[in-house]
Amino acid sequence: MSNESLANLLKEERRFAPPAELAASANVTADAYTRASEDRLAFWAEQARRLDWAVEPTETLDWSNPPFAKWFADGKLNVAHNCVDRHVEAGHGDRVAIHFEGEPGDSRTITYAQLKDEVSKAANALTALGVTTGDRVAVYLPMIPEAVISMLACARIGAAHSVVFGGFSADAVASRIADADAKLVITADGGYRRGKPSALKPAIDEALTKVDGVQKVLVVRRTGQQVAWTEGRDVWWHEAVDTQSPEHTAQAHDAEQPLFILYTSGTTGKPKGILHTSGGYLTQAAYTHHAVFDLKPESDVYWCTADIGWVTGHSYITYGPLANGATQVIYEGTPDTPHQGRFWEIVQKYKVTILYTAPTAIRTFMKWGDDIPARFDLSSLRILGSVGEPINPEAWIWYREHIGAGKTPIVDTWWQTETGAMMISPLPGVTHTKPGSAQRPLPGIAATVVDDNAAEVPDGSGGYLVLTEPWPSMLRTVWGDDQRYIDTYWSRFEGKYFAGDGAKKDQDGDIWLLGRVDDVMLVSGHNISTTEVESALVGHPAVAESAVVGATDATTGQAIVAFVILRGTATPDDDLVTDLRNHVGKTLGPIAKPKQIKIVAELPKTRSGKIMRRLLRDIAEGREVGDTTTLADSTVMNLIQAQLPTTDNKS
Ligand code: 6R9
Repeated sequence: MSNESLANLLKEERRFAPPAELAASANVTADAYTRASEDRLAFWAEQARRLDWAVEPTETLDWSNPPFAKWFADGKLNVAHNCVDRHVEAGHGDRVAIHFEGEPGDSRTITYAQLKDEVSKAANALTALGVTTGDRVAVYLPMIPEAVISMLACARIGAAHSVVFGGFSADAVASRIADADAKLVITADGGYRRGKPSALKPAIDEALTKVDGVQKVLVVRRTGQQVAWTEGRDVWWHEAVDTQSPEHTAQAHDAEQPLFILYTSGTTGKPKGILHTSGGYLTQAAYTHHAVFDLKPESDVYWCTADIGWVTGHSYITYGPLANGATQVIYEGTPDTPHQGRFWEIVQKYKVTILYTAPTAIRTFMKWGDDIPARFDLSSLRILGSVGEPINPEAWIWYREHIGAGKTPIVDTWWQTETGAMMISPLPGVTHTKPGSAQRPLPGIAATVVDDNAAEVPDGSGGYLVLTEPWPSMLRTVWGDDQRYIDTYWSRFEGKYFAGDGAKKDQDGDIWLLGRVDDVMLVSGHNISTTEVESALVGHPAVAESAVVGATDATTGQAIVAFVILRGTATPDDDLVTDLRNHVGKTLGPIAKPKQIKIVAELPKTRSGKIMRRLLRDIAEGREVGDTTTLADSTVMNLIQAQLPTTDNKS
């Protein structure tokens, strides 16, 4: 048995220097790394000064009771004031905050001055409905401006929000409402998805038959569809909010005031509510958005395609961009409604300069074909971002070539719900990027890769990704369960935060993420990452997307089973399957050759686009498929099973 923690199989030699013009005027230059490493806490104290504090903090970090951190603990601020009012006060009230694009093609433009009025009215309405500082509010909305307004209204009055993906089942919503003990729910009649109205309120109505404690349900009218109505409990947004005064004095709250709870997806069992607080979270969300996207608020048009129910929507739609006074696009719907060029049409219409999306979307665009983005003017784009999963080198190259005209830097940003904000990422004006690598911890962040014994691995080796110093936007605990916080994140390696991801350091010390360690395959004594095999498959011209799992095997312990989605032009036959196996063998070595390759049309994904390999393992091992409640589309598993069995491929 080999004692490697994780094999390092994939080699990647391509490098891309930052465009000279961008490097010359970048918000953040290489000296940020030096300053942060000389005095990390002074660096973060300096970043906190990007915000308006009602009471300036004198203390940066209190780490006297690890792993329970306090950042800027004696400071006071109002998060909503920082995201809205201060920009109006600085004379930017007429700047567009949100270009909203509805799926049916309706649009709304909201300036910072208008956003201030809307957030103030919503804050007044929440107060009138009995919500006070320290309460929890559940938010279950489509991607409409009211989602952002609701979050900011909660922040303004010091109530914590708990946003749940629109489309999660009534049971999933109920368990989250119960765990957070929410007093009020904000929802809508429905939202537009895939060309038609999709109801939301019925799930809340059903959820509330299962949990107590919710006193009011505030309902946005978006689609106009019929809704059931509970008198005394349900209140229309247009009646409760629109009638309020646009004046609201924002009180200052403690830096450690809870800002939100967000439940992590993926695994089964009791939902895990990740708690984030105010001052440290906003500092890092704002700093990273400024540094990694090089945001120039006067001229950039920023678009993050995430859903507000995902942490990416929290930190890089609501809090980071608005704290920085950005102009951004919010799109309600799916990328293929009414046609597969919808994203590119939006980029062209609003002249988007910074685009932040997920590898799953990029691989879908690859599958649809190069000719689709080619029909639109994408020349406004200057920076492209990726988040959510490892981006395979070929998908990275496709993104750069076909969306970024072969010029734009790509920032591959690694972070988690738990980290609150970006942790490992290139800086677009500094880093010589490598396709598929998130590269270096951002200034002020300490991350490395360790082996089973918590020893740092040498360059060129793989292991476990850990964070070795506290950071401002770190989770403070698991809501209501401090022990679970300690057990899940701080117990595997003494004094270090264990992220649950496998990673390697290459010869230059750059970090490559290799997928969740729960998904790592053990083949004939070698730990092989799902990411490397998937990247090798996506490196074949016929493949758009793939997911690999380890299935129990009598001879090798586990055998690699690959599920593959082909590009539009490829034909599925036995020759192709043989070719794919040989291609993986050639790229990574014979040990990584999949034993079976199954050609499928879809893969099971969460609402944030992550592949749920656990469900594919069930299929590969011939078990009944497990819990599918967090799947974006519950019909996918039936579709995959109907397409199988595929013949076993022999070597
Ligand atoms: C922001 C977000 C966190 C997990 C994380 C990792 C994966 C996210 C990644 C990435 C490789 C990246 N992940 N970004 N893996 N490269 N750039 O996704 O939060 O939904 O909590 O997921 O996502 O496995 O541990 P969350």
